[in-house]
Amino acid sequence: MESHAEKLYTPVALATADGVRVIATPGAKAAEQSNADVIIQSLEARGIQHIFLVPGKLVYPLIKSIEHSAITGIVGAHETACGFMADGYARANRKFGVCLGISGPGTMNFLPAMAAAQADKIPVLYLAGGIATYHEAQGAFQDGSNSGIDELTIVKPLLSAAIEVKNNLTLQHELRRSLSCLNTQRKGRAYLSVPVDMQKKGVAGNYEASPQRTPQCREAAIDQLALEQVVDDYLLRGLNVACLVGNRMNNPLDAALLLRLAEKYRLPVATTLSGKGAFPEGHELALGLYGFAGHTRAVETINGDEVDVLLVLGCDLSQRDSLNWNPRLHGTKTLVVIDEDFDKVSSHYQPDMQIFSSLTGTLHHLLDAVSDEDAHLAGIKSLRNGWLEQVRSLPLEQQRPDLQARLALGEANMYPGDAIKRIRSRMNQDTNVVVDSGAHRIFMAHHWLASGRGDYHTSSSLAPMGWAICAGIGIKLAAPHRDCVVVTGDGCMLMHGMEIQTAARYQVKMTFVVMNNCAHGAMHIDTLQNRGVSADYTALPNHNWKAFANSLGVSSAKAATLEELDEALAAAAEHEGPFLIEVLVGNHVAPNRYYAESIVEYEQRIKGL
Ligand SMILES: Cc1ncc(C[n+]2csc(CCOP(=O)(O)OP(=O)(O)O)c2C)c(N)n1
Ligand SMILES: [Mg+2]
Repeated sequence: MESHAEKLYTPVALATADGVRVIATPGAKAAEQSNADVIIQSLEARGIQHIFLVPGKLVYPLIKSIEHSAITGIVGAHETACGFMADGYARANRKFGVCLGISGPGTMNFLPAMAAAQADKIPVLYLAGGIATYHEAQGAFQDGSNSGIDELTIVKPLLSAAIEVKNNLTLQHELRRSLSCLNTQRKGRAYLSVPVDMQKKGVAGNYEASPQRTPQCREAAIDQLALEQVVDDYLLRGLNVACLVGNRMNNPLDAALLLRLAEKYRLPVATTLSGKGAFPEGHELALGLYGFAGHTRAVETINGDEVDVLLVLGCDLSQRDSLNWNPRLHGTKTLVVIDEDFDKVSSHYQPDMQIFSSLTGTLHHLLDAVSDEDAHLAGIKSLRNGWLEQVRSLPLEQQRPDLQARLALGEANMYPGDAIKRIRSRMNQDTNVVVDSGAHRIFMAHHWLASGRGDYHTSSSLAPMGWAICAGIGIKLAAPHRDCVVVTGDGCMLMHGMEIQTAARYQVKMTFVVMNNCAHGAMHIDTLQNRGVSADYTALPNHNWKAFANSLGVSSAKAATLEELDEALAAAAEHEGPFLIEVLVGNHVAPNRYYAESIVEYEQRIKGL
């Protein structure tokens, strides 16, 4: 830790309209600033408080600069995990995430995290330290440059900017270039690799001698004309309008605005799994989940004939979002798609109206378009009320598909849905929940009722196992005021369970719930029904995850019954650091009936094409 005197004389960086400029504090000599200092201070100026890293000699200067900044370096066990932590960090606030490692092997370990963040469009900066420029092209150890493994070529498809800085004069420009794609609208990812000798060099270029005010960056362009048309033609007409909301609305700010919008115009709201968290599922206007792991109310309403207009907000309409590109999303109803990002929207549909507009700005505009007291609006709302009563009569959850059959076969362990409901009932409403890949993802999606505060996080496009264990740490550090629970499986623990030691090392207060079914359950359930591969490939050894956690300094408990689960949750709540609860659950068919049916329907649709 640096001394107070050092802090006083440390130059600070300010973000300006055109990027980052270094502002020297009185008494500090510009020449004392290294390139590493400039990079770290520019991140500090953008509000970054944590950088997830694995150390190495090639990043010593950057680590030293972190030590001299207000940023905390979090040392993870594995660079992939650090990348996932940065991904979680970005999801839990409107900043980007940052991770750091050595180029070569470190960068190669970043790849899975880059791919997952790219698929979900999460803004992350991957910082790397390369071999010294004077070592290149001579068979240097760990050479990631183009005289070695040429890592830029490898990472490029996964990034918006892949930059190796070798010119002292252009470092600040390259830094601005990499940071400019990381905002909440562009949602890009950047890789910035700086050779270790470049990190140490004194910074070149102009300094501002006097502090300036930090200009605001405005990122809320809306299509006002198109939104006025939406209000006049749909929202203020006697039409049944339903919303389908995706991942780009799954944040506290947009979720709060969406709730007001739904209430103002009486619009029922469904979310996709990646958007779960954007709307409170216990609310009278909630349809629940549409698509993968969907709820009955959402699927039957949106696929039904009563909806005249489907307003799709911030949603990819991907295979899982759309129930295998369901034709009932269009055709019998008007499809209006509003998004701030059309890079990923499914090309399957041709919407009746496709509007490019900031989502937050759109919500504000639609809310302000008409007064709450407007008489015409009141009439439209009461018209919609009759339909909404019918909608509410539909159940949210599906019946447990196979509980009786499993019990008859001697299944002694808990039904995952029961454990999940118990956990939900014991957690604060605004708890950030982070969910991994596997059967437990479907049980969670279906039985955990989201409270609609941008608080449900999952990697939904690529869905690498073990992501949640790491991302949860980033999420808790980014949003320390909220409780955080990670729900994962035993298979996922085998991939990245080691990272719970990082939570222990920094005493991050959070709960890891491991749904232990001694299987890759998502596949093992097929095995049990004689329609998958043999159990040799889907069953897992029964590991003692409680003991594993203890060995890494994480307090833990094991729960075989709901009563034991209650006790474990109480212990976790009281504990100061991370706590792991191993929950023994059975291998049951997950509640995903509509998705399974939609696969069959899709295959029939394309037969003979
Ligand atoms: C990196 C990676 N490899 C393979 C898969 C395919 N996959 C999805 S879920 C799953 C099993 C997960 O097992 P577990 O964590 O125990 O969860 P469960 O299904 O038992 O709830 C597998 C192998 C994947 N999603 N990611
Ligand atoms: Mg499992």
